Amino acid sequence: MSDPVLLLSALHEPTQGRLEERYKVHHLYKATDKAALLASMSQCPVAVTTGGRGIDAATMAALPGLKLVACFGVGVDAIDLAYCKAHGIAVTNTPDVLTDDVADLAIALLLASLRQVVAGDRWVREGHWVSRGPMPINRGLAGLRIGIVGLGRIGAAIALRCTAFRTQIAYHGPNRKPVDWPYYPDLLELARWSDVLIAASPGGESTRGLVSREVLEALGPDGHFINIARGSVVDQAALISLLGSGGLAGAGLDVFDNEPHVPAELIAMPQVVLQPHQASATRGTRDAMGGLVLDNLEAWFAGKPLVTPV
Ligand code: 8YV
Repeated sequence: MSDPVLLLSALHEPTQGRLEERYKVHHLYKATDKAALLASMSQCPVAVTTGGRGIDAATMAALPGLKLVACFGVGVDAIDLAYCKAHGIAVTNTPDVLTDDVADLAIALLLASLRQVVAGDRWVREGHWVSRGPMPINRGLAGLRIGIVGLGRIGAAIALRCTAFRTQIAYHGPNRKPVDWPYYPDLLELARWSDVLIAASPGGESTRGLVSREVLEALGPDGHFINIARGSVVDQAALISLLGSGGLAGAGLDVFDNEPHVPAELIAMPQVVLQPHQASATRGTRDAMGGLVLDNLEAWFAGKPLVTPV
């Protein structure tokens, strides 16, 4: 009989297929009576979730036999890590394999926001090029001051890509890193220096609202804000109000509060480029993320060390 696994959210199809081939998968997200399924799974040792879905303390409390939470995603901010620690539940995630794709999407948003790529596309499609002539001019990247908020694996990969566009780089984070780029222990100071801020820090309580109204105001009316981290990292209401009042020039956003619901104000703003939290969503990366989830499960069931423990 195959081992039981509780699945909290649908995964990318090939991964889910492989998971269902190897284990007896119980789909919590499909259950009409979730409490009844949880009660019947109380001794299930393994739960699989995604970065967006995570797992809260109440769900884990209903699973006293839980020993491992495997996350399809690098960000574990939606997993109650304190509960896991207190109850001896191991957690794994999918670092490294998604770094390049996430950094690439940050650059795509940077270019799209500065060069108004989406607005340009609309300009052509809606016939304005013919009826009104050239679109309004925009801003180039060369020489630009880019502040990276969070110089971890993804932040560093973004910074490296930015240098190819001949931009200047500086960064903020809890710690100075062994790099030549200038470090700003104070985010407000970094925002004052920057033309663009790119958020690449982890989510969760330690970074909630880190990019505050004050930080966005310091970025200024010509400033752009790019976010491939988590919606929680920025004060979304302040972001919307500054974009609306001209206190900020533009934004490129892959992540939001309360996904998949994006505020109507953002949707109505032509100077904002929106993406549906798709930074890691390429075939190769999603396959590699799924591979890590399965490798961690295999290691755990075989009593071997986890491949990518958090
Ligand atoms: C995924 C992510 O979109 O890795 C993360 O933290 O946010 C993304 O790669 C997500 O985990 C899949 O739902």
